[in-house]
Amino acid sequence: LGATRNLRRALSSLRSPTELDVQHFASIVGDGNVLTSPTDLEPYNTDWMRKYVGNSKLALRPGSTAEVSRVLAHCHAERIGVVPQGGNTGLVGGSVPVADEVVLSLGRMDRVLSVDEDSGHLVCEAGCVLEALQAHVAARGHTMPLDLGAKGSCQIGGNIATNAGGLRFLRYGSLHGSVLGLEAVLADGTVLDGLTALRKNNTGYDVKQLFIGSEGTLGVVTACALALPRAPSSVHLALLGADSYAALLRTFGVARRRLAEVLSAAEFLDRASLELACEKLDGVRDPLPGRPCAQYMLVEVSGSDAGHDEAKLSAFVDEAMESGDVVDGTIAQDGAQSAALWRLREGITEALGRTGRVYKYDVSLPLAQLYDLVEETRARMAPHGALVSGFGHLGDGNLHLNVCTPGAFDADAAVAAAIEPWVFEYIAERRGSISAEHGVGVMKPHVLHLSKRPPVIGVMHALKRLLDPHGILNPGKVLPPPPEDERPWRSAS
Ligand code: FAD
Ligand code: 2HG
Ligand code: ZN
Repeated sequence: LGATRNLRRALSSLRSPTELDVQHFASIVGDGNVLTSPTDLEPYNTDWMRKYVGNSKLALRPGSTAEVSRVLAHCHAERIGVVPQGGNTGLVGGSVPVADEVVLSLGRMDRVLSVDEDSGHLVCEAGCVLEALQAHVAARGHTMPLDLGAKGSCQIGGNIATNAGGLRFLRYGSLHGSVLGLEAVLADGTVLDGLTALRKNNTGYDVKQLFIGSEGTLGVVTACALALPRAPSSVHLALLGADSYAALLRTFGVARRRLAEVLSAAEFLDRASLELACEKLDGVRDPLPGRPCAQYMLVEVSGSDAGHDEAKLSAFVDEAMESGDVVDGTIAQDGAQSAALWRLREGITEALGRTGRVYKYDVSLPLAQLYDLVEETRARMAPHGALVSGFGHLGDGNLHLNVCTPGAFDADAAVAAAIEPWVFEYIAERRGSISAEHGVGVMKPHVLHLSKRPPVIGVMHALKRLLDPHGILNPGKVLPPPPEDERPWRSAS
């Protein structure tokens, strides 16, 4: 109910685009880049999970920053809502309209502008697909500072807008560090050209940081400069099994100590997640079929000396097995075996999507308590016949808790009521985060206060009013309703 009220309020100052607007937009982006037929619009209106469905009658595919600027200037002047959209792989409903906002799809803006191999950076447009960028920079001896299961579709602009984490966060850190420069267009069409690639630049407020993780509510990211690490010349991967989360955690401690500078990923999945991936995904098999385990951990090492890195990994595995905490394991012997192990981990989201209705929670909690939430949820949801899966980025303290029940979304209100708001309150009581990496989107504005204090939310509202005074950008997303006297349409002239 709170969410519906929030949407109504966010939309009440905006109007639907008319035929005249469509003609104006066509004069900016060209007839061929204006989509109006229901069939063409269907993928732009539906999110990856098929959970959130918008009702946009218009998607625009601009080809340049100047075109984005002119489209936004018109929408700002005319109070027309806009949803920036990248690869539409977001998992919180942020990338699709809540009503009939214009979808601004960045996919045509997919040019790599430069790669500097000496200093290690890339400058590219926002619509570049992550996997294409990875191939481009790999051919030049570098690697992207992020990797995620949606790499084949997600765009770098979407990654920046969500501050995506992923599988190499442990090694390369957040996009708040890797984004060196940014070009973004504000709601009124103003272009902020911050596209420098300087490593050091302490010249007052670092304005670009505002757009990283703002989920299209403060501006449209049109281009970026990213720091590129050198590609490691040696990469090795192991999958280890343990009988408890406590044993897995101790093993992670050993990994940090023994692998130190070569540790590049530490991911985990529980038995339910592994079984689901094996059942639902073609070609995915249990890598440790002889000994079912309660928990599994993928440990990757990357470096520049294959012999040294391999020896470190083997010594770590030996110590972990001798301790008794690891009861089975395998080290990938070649690229194909590594790819199969990664397919198992990266495929869990796809496998979950094939079970029916999935309630997703993307949580940060103190590492020692991370898996308690899965066990408590499992006990709580047992009477509802739900399958509960827990996996995620162990090294980052980030759990993906998924609750699956067969059937369509919202078919059974009792299931939803058994999970929410309990799960968000559980996280808040432990001062965790209700959104570790996927963002807030349309799914969580009503519970934002459980992770952020009122003065902080107040600053967020103030920034929104400053940068998007008419509230045209991604209405109903991220922010809860502003206090009565601060609603944008009250001060709109
Ligand atoms: P979209 O889904 O199109 O948009 C996401 C949000 O960003 C929306 O609010 C949208 O309005 C905004 N946006 C998009 N482009 C722009 C732009 N150019 N300017 C301004 N705003 C914009 N996420 C992780 O963090 N880690 C993971 O490991 C991970 N794995 C995933 C695996 C799978 C199989 C799937 C389906 C998703 C996964 N995700 C993950 C979630 C998702 O892929 C990321 O959030 C991704 O960064 C979204 O990129 P996108 O281009 O698809 O953006
Ligand atoms: C991952 O880490 C993604 O695989 C998706 O962030 C998580 O499906 C999910 O819950
Ligand atoms: Zn994740």
